[in-house]
Amino acid sequence: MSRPRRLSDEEIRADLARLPAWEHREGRLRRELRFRDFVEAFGFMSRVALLAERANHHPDWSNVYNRVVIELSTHDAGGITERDLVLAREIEALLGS
Ligand code: H2B
Repeated sequence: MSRPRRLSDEEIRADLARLPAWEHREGRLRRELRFRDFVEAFGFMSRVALLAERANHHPDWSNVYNRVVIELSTHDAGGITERDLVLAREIEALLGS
């Protein structure tokens, strides 16, 4: 697998125009979500886990009851790469947004 290239702030800004729920914060793509309850939140996380495992690209995230915070970065590259954008787009598709 080729090493992904770290994207510039300008490239990230342009890509986030199509991902309005995501923000660029401290070298990561970040999105917060609220669900009806824990079961809904954890169900979502399970579906993302399967996507992530398939892509061998995994989110840094946390969950408190119905709240999920997702932070995407490419650890190997020390920043945001196309892989993070791909996963963010897949997560949006999964949410139907
Ligand atoms: N996920 C993320 N977000 N960044 C990585 O650099 C990364 C990963 N590397 N998942 C993968 C796994 C790597 O550790 C394995 C060995 O391919």
